Amino acid sequence: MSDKQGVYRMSFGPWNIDEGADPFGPPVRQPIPLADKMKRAKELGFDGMQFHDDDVVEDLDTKSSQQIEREAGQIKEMLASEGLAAEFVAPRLWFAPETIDGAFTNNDPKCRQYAMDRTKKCIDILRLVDAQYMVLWLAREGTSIREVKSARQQVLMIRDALNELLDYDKDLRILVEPKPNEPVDSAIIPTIGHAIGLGYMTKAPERMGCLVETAHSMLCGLDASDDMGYALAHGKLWSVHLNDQGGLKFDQDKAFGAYNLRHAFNQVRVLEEAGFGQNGEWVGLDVKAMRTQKQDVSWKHLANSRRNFLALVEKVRGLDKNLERQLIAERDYEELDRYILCHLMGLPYKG
Ligand code: 3MF
Ligand code: MG
Repeated sequence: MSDKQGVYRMSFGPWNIDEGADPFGPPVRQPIPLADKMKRAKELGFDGMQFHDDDVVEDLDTKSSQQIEREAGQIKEMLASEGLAAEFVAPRLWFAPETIDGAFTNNDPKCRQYAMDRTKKCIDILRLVDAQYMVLWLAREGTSIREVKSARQQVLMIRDALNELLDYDKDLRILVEPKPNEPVDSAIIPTIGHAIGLGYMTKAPERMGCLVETAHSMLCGLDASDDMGYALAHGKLWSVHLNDQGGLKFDQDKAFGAYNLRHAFNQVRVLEEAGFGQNGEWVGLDVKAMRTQKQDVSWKHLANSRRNFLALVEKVRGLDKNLERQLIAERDYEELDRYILCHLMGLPYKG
């Protein structure tokens, strides 16, 4: 047993403590400074932060490289003084006017150039804060109506962009985070299979990995624990965004385990069984507070998600493996079902 076994490093992003705006209503809470979010992360037992490039350097598009260096340096110091690390930095490629119709798949070459320049700035920032990976959520790479872009061409355009980025930084590791819809109607890289396939198309597949987000798998009608298993089988699951989701709705980012406890249990089970984390992988959250939550308690979804994750780790470790093996051998899956539910509900089980 390696000394790293069984210890999970956990992270979340500053956007996980938000002001509660949604497409139908304005913010309902005051913004909380990044420094306070970092303090909260430490208090709650987290080990690191996830960032978008402009979480590190605000208004990034207007900043010189000297300003970028100075501001990213300040964030690095803030992290160090809290005893936190940066897990990843992700380019925000969905906000600027240049990315209205996509970033690397935009029909306008000037807009594609913007996306490339912006992502290279993200890589510079990632180095300045010492983050482990770049995460690429391909937010607007896709279409609202199919006829505006070629599906085949889009995939090749993203591949070419990835190749240029892999050349820009020879140690860069990129994790593709797929999602089937929102904000675009049809994303070109909707599932973890697509994300992994894309990595294999690049010139440095060994530096291409992926991130499974629970809600994103569910929005594909898939089981996140199976998606994690698929990525693990490829040796490509380098991070996760644990959260929860009430079926095929908008991307809800609910607290991990809050909606589908058994589904959450099985995600933890698949991670535990594979020794996830032993090669430096983080357990990331991507969770949102309910809009109804008041200012001073708008972080409880993070505490609860972490607590639920750790409680489920104990549940996975506490399973009676002999009983499980025996019921599988007998092919008595109804009995195994009952045992798992008793175990999850904390009820005494008698065969
Ligand atoms: C959207 C997401 C994103 C990504 C983030 C990092 C805003 O559904 O999940 O969060 O996780 O951009 O890649
Ligand atoms: Mg996410």
